[in-house]
Amino acid sequence: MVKSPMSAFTAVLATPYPAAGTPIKFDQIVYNAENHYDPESGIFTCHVPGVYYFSYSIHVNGAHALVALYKNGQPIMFTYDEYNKGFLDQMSGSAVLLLDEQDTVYVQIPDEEANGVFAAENVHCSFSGFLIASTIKKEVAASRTEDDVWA
Ligand SMILES: [Ca+2]
Repeated sequence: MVKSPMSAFTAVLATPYPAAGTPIKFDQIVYNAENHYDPESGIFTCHVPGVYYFSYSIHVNGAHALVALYKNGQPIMFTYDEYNKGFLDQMSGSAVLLLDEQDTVYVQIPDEEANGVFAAENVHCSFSGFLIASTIKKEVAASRTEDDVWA
């Protein structure tokens, strides 16, 4: 009997102005039991091939902000906020992605031009993802140990 595959995480960021040009390190884990998200790099690595949903919620303060959801180093979707002085803005994005094993997904500020991503102790940015449905073949799944795929 094969257990249903699991892959899900939510992580938050509580410090402002993460570096551009590198994945944002959402470093406080809310859920990451399968450990497919790495809080030290900010990178989710697919261990269960399938269809996934990813979302992010970002605060903006002090400057315009541009972020993108990246798959395997390529931006899939951009989200932009035009910042007006004196306000705290929010922006968010989400996408369904088809992933193969070892595909990577992360959120990144593409460049320093628009890096107003803001967070604080009670003003969290967050990054979440979860498996909607595995595309792994049943016979392959049956041949694998729990450590391979489901852990
Ligand atoms: Ca705005």
